[in-house]
Amino acid sequence: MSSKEIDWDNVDDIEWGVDDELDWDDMDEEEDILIELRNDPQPSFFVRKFAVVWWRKGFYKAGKVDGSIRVTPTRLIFLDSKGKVRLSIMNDSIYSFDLHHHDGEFPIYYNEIITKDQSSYQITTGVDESQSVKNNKDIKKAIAGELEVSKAEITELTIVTTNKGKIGEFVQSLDKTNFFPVQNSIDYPEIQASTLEEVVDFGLDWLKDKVEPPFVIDDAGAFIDSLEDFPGVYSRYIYDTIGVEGVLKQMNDIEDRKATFRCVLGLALADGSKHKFVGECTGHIIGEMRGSGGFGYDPIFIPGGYEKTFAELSLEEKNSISHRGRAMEKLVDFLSNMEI
Ligand code: ITT
Repeated sequence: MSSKEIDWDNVDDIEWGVDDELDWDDMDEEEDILIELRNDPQPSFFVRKFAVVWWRKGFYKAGKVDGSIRVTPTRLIFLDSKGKVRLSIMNDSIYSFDLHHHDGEFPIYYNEIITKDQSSYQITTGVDESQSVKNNKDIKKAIAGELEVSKAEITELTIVTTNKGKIGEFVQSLDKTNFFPVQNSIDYPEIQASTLEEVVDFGLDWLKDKVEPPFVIDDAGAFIDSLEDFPGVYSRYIYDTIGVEGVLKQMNDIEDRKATFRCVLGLALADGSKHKFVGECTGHIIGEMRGSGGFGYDPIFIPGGYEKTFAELSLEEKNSISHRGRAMEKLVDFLSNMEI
C-alpha cells in the first residue's frame, strides 16, 4: 500500500493507537502567541493533516489535526484549521529536527523534533515523500531564520461535498496555493436538470443561507457518447443504483467507447455573486474495472493519451489532466486574483 492510499482519518489506529483523551487544550495557547502570530512576517506551511506523537518523561500522547504550521521569529507553531494553536515549540529550544522514514505496512515520513530539555515530538507534515522532504527542509530553514521568502496567508475555502474522494483532490490541487480546503458535508438537493450547470446554480442558491461564503460546490458526471451522454447528470443516481458494473453491462456490445468527464465548480462569494468553472476530460470506457485509487467511475475510464485508468493514476496525475483538475485550476486563478 502506498502512502497515498493511507486513510489519514484512521492513521492513528493503524500506527500509534488513538489517545481519545488527548487534551489539546493542555498545549500552549497564550495570548502572546496569538499576538506574535498576528505580527508574524515569517513563513507558513500548509499541511493537510499533521499527526503528532508527543513524548515527555516517558509518557506519550498522540493525535492528529488538520491544519497548518507557522514559523514565527521565535516559535514553531501548529495550528488547526480554525487557527487554534495546538502545539508551540520555541525555536531556540530545538536541538534537532530530522526527517525519518518508517517503512511499515504504511510508509510514514515523520519529523523527529528533539528539544534541548530532551522532549521528543514525532510529527508528520506531509502525505507523501516529496511533500514531507520539502516541508522538512523548508521548516528547518525557517526555524534557523534562513528562509527569507515569507509565504502569504492561508485562506480557508469551504468545499460543500459529501464525497471524500473529491476532497482528496481539492487538497492535492490547492496544496501549492494559499487556499486551504475545509469540507462541509451538507447534502444539498441535486435537481433533475439537463446540465451540470443548472444543478450547480440550484445548489448555490439553496446553500446560500446555510453555509458561510466563500464556498464551493462540485457537480460532475461521465458522459458516454454512444449512450447519448448517459449517465451524465444522472451519474450519481446510476452509480448508486446499478453501479459501475451495471454501466459496463450496458456497454457490453458497444464498440464506440468514447466518453467525457465533466466537472462544474460553483463558487459563492460574500457579495452574493456566483461563479462557475468548467473542466472536461475526454477518454474512453474500458470493459472491466482497473485500479484501486480514485472513486466513482475512475476504475473504468482511461483519459485520452494514457493507458491507465484514473483509478490507476496517482492523485497528482489525475488532477493534472482531469475534468476537476482543470476546473480547479480556473477556480484558483480566479480566487488568486481577488480579495476574498
Ligand atoms: P457531492 O454531490 O456531495 O459533491 P457526489 O458523489 O454526489 O458528491 P457528483 O454528484 O458530482 O458527486 O457525482 C456524480 C457521480 O459521479 C458520483 O457517483 C461520483 O462518484 C461520480 N464522479 C464524480 N466525479 C468523479 C470523478 O472525478 N471520477 C469518477 N467518478 C466521479
